[in-house]
Amino acid sequence: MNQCIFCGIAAGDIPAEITHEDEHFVAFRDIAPKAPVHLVIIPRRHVSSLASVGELSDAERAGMTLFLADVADRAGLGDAGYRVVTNHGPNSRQSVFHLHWHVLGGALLSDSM
Ligand code: DGP
Repeated sequence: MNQCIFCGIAAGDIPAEITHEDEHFVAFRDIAPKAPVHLVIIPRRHVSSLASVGELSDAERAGMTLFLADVADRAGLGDAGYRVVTNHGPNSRQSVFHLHWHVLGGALLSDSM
């Protein structure tokens, strides 16, 4: 998956502002933030979207939500709250085809998703 931007970030080949990482996941700041805090969380393993989550291991699937919540807490979003979004396919306007979660916070967010 040499062409995948997020694989490049996970491998350290493409620069990104990484806020947290572990064996399975990487969190970094979105290049075009839609909120004062906008983090992107990816599995290191390339899967194209949530629709392919079955390609992840049991350990990766089990760890994903814990990692998300931990990253949000570490970013100081835990008390005030945050939104978690993932896009799949054309109607969602998914633009990077490596499963990722947007974590948005740092202000009162729009009441439209
Ligand atoms: P989505 O539309 O759900 O596929 O969101 C992809 C997000 O990825 C979008 O908010 C911008 C972000 N993004 C794209 N390329 C890069 C990059 O090279 N670096 C970083 N940090 N973020 C990127």
